[in-house]
Amino acid sequence: MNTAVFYPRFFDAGPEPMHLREEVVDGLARRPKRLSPKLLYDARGSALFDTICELPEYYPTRTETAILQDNAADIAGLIGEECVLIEPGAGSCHKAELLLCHLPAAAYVPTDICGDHVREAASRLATRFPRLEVASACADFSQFEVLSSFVPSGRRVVFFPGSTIGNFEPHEAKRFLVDAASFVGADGGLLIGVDLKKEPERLRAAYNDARGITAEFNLNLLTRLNRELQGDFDVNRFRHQAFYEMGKGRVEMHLISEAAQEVSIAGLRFRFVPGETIHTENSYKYTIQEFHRLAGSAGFVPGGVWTDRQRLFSVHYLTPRIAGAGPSG
Ligand code: AVJ
Repeated sequence: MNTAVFYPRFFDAGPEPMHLREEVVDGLARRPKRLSPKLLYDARGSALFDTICELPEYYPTRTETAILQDNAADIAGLIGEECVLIEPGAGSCHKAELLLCHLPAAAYVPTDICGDHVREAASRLATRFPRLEVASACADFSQFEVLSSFVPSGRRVVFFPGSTIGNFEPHEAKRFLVDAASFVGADGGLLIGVDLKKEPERLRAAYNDARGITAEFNLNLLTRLNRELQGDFDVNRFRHQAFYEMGKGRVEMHLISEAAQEVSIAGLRFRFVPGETIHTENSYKYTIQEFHRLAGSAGFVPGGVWTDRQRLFSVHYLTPRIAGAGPSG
């Protein structure tokens, strides 16, 4: 017997294929050495990240979920009815699913760099919310422009949870917000999750969990390069390091070489001195005020902000400033 599976409309925005070799060779030739955090997410890395989200020390996921749950009616009231909800980097769409239980949206458009994954998730949501128009796309975060022709017509609201914005340098975060503002237009909005500044010890623990899953997640990057670029990293001679850099307001993740060693990768050799680092991720933290300032510089006006009791995490609703309106709106 055939099992009918309903697949909603799907669009391939043709994200820049990752030029893994060039990217890695370029990053390892720099001083200090660095590798992009997006390289952390191969299949194994994505699975490890899902495990991180459940760790007792890693508060962001569960805190944001609780904020969305506790304030769903409020948030839905501000967003209004019949919007077209677009979620860049939606992955398995779990947070949107939560929101859509309370939000009478007209359409939902999840996008992800992993097209197959988001397509499956979109199909699940279409089944769960039969009156919702669902369409998914393979695209990366920054591809708002190409999505324009594909998204159903209606008032646009972008959903960007998880404090993914924290991975961007402040100038990149501003660019993302400027692009989001122009994509949603004057009557649109942005619902975004932002991790808050807090005691350094709390942050340190969140990125140095007792079970060592974050370390495994970070070190998996080397295993990936061994596999995909014929590398010979000795994973046992590197260790995970993560710390809060107070002056920069960010958590940094590094891989530290524990010895003098030479690694061959993609046919090239790279030397490490003892203690030398590869910088693999930044995770910027903002106060509410700092984030309002950043969003304001990108043309957004605060529409609402929700936090948890301990002020660990924030969810913001922002709307584009209408051109020509004075400072008081
Ligand atoms: C997915 C970028 C939000 O910065 O907290 C978790 C990634 N890195 N533990 C974060 C991450 C180490 C995460 N973001």
